Amino acid sequence: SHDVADNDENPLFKPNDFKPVKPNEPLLANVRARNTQTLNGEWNYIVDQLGVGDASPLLRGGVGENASYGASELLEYKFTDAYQLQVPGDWNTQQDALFWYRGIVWYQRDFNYQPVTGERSHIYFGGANFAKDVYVNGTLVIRHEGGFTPFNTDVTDYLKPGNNSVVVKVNSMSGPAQIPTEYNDWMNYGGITRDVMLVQTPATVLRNYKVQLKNDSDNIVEGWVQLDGQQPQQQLVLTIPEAGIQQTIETDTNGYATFSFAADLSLWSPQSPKLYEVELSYGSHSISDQIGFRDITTEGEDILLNGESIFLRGISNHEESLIHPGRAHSQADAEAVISRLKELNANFIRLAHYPHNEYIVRAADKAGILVWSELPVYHNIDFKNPCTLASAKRQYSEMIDRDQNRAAVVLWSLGNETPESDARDAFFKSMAEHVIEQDDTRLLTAALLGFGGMEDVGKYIGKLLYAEDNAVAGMFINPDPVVIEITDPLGEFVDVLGYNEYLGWYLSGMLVDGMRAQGMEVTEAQVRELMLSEMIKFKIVSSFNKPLVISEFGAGAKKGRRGGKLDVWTEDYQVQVYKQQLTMLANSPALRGVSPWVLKDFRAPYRLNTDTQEYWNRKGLVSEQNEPKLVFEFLSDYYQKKAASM
Ligand code: GCB
Repeated sequence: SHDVADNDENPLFKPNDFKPVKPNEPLLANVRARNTQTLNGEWNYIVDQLGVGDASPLLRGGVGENASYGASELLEYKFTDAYQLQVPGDWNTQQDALFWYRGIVWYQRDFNYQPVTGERSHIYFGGANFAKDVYVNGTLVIRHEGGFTPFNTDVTDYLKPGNNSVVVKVNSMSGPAQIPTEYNDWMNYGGITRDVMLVQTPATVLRNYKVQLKNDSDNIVEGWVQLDGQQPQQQLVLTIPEAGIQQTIETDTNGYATFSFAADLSLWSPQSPKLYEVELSYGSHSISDQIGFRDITTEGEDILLNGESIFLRGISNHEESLIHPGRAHSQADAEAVISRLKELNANFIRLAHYPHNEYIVRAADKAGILVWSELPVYHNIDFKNPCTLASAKRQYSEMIDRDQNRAAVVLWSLGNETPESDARDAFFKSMAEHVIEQDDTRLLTAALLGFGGMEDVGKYIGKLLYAEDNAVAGMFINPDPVVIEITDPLGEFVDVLGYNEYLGWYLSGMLVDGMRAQGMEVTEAQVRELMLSEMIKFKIVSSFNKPLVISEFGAGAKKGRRGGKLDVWTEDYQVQVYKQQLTMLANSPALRGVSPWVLKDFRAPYRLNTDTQEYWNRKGLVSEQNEPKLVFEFLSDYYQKKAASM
């Protein structure tokens, strides 16, 4: 029976009681270099608000079956081309009626297929949010959870010559044990948001490979290959023609082999983002990739790229397109971001708060932009739940499987602003071990929650206010500048400390409330003015002896709104905050980078001020229409000077 009431936490997130025909398969990496047939385009859809579309008497075998019964037979669902959505794309920005919709939508399309004897066919999804059941010609072949990582499976046995049908049940709701949960400061765009394709491969397929520079070296290339199929034991040849490399690799009975060889390479860096053509061939098959080689390490408070200390001139961004409404999903979307980064004189992007599509990561590789990638372990998730941890590890592996050959990706972030607890620490320790075991050629980080030292900031500002009208308190007028110490135990597990702080934004409001609660008569403008002017004396320290990246700071501004320098929501105030923040941050000896919040205004149902926000987070350097605010030029000038001084 279909009893949705038995899950009181989230009725729509009720697992079906049937299972796919086989377990999910590991990723087919570098999918666009393979023989593919796109399944992008128009898909039919059915909105299933109540989640009744799985098997039930009225629906016969359920919507996934996409059955065609005779005209006189009763069947209470049907796909028609009167209801269509574009894939890739979120449903929210395609249909007004679906703008706020969270829940289940069934997608369907037909496609033509001609089998090639001796080859295999896989269905591949770049990403779809959040949970998916994929049916090929009526058979459930994949179940996948997680909105931002790719998944694929071999469907050779389920396809037939001629017309075929694929149905995907997409449920955009997640539950309290999922990653992420439903409570995030971004729009939960639902749908098949990334490319879908059929991939044709040889019977024995080179599923994935890693070819990267060994840690702490400038000329040793290391890696592995994974063949999968009837002939796992084979001889592969790896060539890098431009570097005169030709290596023979013998796989074992599991199709696996590691390798290591010396090569004279020009290393990848933002100044010179050199990518080499790398070809892997076996028998008559081959796949090529464009790969950069670089070494990223830390030494004390320095981040060393190819042995030299670097400063990350960055910006954070959501996967919100600069050139059309909704989620970004294309090469054109990626190029629009890169061109904004170039105008900013940036060399770094924080892809927040979940894995972004492959186009942007590859575009960064080509353009010489360093990348921070993260998983949506966001705020408070179910840290005690072993299933949640298992899901985090799986999603992390899926991101690494896809991006491990991208030199640009230098930071794996474990999560964002997670409140301290023992359960959280244990969760992150286990996740960190998992990530390092799979990939030790990148640095680990996490965006820590920046409230450490806030009490001191409050006391300091309070004293200044008090001194103004009380002569006895004159001794408080020049107290020592505030030192904010990062003490989060997560600092132990990471190589680079990420830290989010909003001294110029949230803190003023919070301080005013606190002071009023203690009976002080203050106005918010007084506190804000003091925060802005005093902030430049503060400094952020830690005893971890690790590099510090301020992974967020910012202020909201509505494009076109002008005012005095203390007026919130104006472009003028936003510039003031950037100016003071950047001056302040220069006091912190471990500072090795910043990625202010955020490149573009992004949709956020959290933001209820219908005068200024209208469900947009307004902290963008550019508006929702991609128009630069005043702060854009300010940051661009700052980065230009910073680059010149390095
Ligand atoms: C944060 C969060 C980010 C929010 C941002 C804000 O600290 O990491 O997801 O969008 O602040 O604007 O409040």
